[in-house]
Amino acid sequence: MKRVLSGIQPTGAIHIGNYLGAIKQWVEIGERLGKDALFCIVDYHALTNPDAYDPERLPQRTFEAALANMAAGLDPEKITLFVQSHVPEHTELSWIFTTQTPVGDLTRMTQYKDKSAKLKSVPAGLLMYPVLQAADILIYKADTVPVGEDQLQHLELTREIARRFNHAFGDTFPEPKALLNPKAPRVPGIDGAAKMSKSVGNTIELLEEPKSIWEKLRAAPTDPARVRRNDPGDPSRCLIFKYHTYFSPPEVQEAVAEGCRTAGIGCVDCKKLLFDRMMEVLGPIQERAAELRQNPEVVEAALEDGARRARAIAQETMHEVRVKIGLYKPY
Ligand code: AQP
Repeated sequence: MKRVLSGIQPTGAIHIGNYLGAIKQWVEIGERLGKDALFCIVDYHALTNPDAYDPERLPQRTFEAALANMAAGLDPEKITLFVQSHVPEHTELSWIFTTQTPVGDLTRMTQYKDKSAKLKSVPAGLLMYPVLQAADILIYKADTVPVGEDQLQHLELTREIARRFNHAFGDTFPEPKALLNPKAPRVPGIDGAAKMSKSVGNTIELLEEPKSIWEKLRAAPTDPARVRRNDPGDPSRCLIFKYHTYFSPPEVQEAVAEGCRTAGIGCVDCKKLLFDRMMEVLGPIQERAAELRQNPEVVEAALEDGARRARAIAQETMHEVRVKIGLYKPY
């Protein structure tokens, strides 16, 4: 692993699915790779969601995404944290890839199918989303992309885009590999049904008030077979147990699993144990977020510095691409 790129959309509050599936790994990678760990708030991607076109809310959400990531442990002194739209080369490279990518490769993307099915009018940008994502990654010649399972198909397309370009114009881009967090590749939402997702509204937010988190846990579904307190349950069918595997140490996981099977612990007590463990992780993140909120200039300066560094690499790649594809007098 030499260079890593990953991104997060400012489409709403960052949730524990984003944290466990992606951000937690970013922090660990950042410790190892330093400035070659590039993390991007992908505001142009957010615009594929019609709700994101809100000139007042978008900058606020972008700031909040940066703040949440910094609070979760991304240290901009060590790594490169920036906003996608501050590096216009992403969209420039994206256009070149768009001209080389068959429409059929894009219409078969599961995320496109799911999201477009919910819209009356589908923006072309939603179809192009994975092409822009390929440009985000390849403009830095990143070889590794830490993501949740939902992004694997897009990453495969990135590899195809890199291959196609290399074949046509000579070796230029690496074929980046996905890096999954094996413990939390797909965190389920608090509804117990879909993947936790900002747009579905089934999230536990990273910076959510503890009281509100508890209310959500209290109302969350458990094993449907446990109708009464004395009914034995099956932890493998319980959302709360799944969350325990993310937040609780092995001995607590074992104790609650055994308690569930034997009806030795009730669901409310099991949820209380989870809540305490969850807050042990989220509490310090929320404290750091509160400090950063008092000092917004720290976040702003970090993003400005990150954009400067990212842009220097992106400009170099774009120059190479312009020369290779034969644009007139590239400079
Ligand atoms: N539930 C999840 N479990 C594991 N990983 C997840 N990720 C998202 N949800 C889960 C990972 O988080 C990173 C950033 O995601 P994103 O915000 O850029 O895009 P997303 O996957 O579209 O996230 P959402 O919350 O589902 O947003 P909306 O609703 O706006 O589409 C990615 O690495 C993603 O895999």
